[in-house]
Amino acid sequence: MSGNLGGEMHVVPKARRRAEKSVRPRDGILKPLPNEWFQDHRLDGSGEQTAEMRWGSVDADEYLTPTERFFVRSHSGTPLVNANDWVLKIEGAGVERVVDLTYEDLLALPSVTVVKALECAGNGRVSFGRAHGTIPPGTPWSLGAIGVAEWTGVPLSEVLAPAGVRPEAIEVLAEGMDEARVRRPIPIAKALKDTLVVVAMNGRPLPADHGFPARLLVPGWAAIASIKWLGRLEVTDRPVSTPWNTETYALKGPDYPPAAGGRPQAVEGQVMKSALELDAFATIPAGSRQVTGRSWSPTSIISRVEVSFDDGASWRHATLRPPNLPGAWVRWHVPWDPRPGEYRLRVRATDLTGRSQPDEVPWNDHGYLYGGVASYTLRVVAGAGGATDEQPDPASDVGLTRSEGRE
Ligand SMILES: Nc1nc2c(c(=O)[nH]1)N[C@H]1C(S)=C(S)[C@@H](COP(=O)(O)O)O[C@H]1N2
Ligand SMILES: [Mo]
Repeated sequence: MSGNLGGEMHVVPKARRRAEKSVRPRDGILKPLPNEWFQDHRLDGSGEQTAEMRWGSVDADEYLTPTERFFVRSHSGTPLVNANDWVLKIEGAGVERVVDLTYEDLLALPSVTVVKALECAGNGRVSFGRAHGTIPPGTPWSLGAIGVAEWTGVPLSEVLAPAGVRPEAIEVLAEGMDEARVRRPIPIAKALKDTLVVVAMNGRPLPADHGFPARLLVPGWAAIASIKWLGRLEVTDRPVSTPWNTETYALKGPDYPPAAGGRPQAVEGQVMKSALELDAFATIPAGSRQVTGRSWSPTSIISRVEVSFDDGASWRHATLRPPNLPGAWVRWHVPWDPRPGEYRLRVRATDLTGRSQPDEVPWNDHGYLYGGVASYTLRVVAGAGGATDEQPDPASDVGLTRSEGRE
């Protein structure tokens, strides 16, 4: 693996790297974001470097999300890091000694490859608008802030071992090298259990936008924990506060009283969700078809998916299509033969733990973890060509973005 990856490093001279620091916000994502694959949220004024995968462009025959179609979410522009002089510093009161790990050192450690979802804490945020009348601030994600990839990396336990983790260790604070210096702690137990220091995505070195040369992957957790452009790991002997576990990425609101000590509850594990392989408010031709979609559980396997074509009055079981991997997703399909009209669809998944997507989810101020039943309004039109007329945008009242009428 190391030879293969080493041969494809992004080597960027220092001068250019410094120049890149002044990238304009609009240019903060480096990969192309074609409109048919992405909804570019940089254009909706939120000021964040975010691009959402369009579910209507998902290829039903591909289980993994291709890297070039994978959503991007960064708090500042993508930094270009030179792997040749990159070091990962491991330090803190929770380790015996400070260790500087080079890229070469990292690639020489034993690696594993896993297939897991990576999903933003705010994925599905617009659904709070449907359920509570207001969309919380933040990127107005529909359901496309998720992807499933094959990740190759070194278990964090192996990365920390040379530093000697002390019994007093409580948290591991991972820090990014981006301008925002995004950093967030994870409990030592999760760090040592299944967290990876990832160097490759879908069999290739991590692209710059996704964290080259190395990022964390914290399986089952909201993606804010999966720090990109990793530069430092501080193993602490006490709980750490950063803006990303106390101000944002924390659950706040009437239903989420702060824990002892006044600290809000940090967002940790993700929640089950479902999506159609259609854009929100898609327009589709009348007639017989298979409605396809995917459902996912942060830790488990999906055991059942039910779809309603009449706003919840009746439900049909979808047929699951393998693979069905824990912490990733399962594809499914259900036949439908609609006449022209407007339809409200709902999708509800259940996983092997017996949990199902609830009808609604209590409000939280940042709009995280909306795991309620997925709800769609679809327009079915006569003929095979799909819609050609422009209708008033039904998305505007909940802030959803109108699809392009793609399937
Ligand atoms: N250093 C750093 N890591 C980060 C972020 C960031 O802005 N900086 N964004 C986080 C958030 S909020 C998400 S959803 C994921 C997005 O990962 P992706 O862009 O590879 O899809 O990265 C996380 N890791
Ligand atoms: Mo995120």
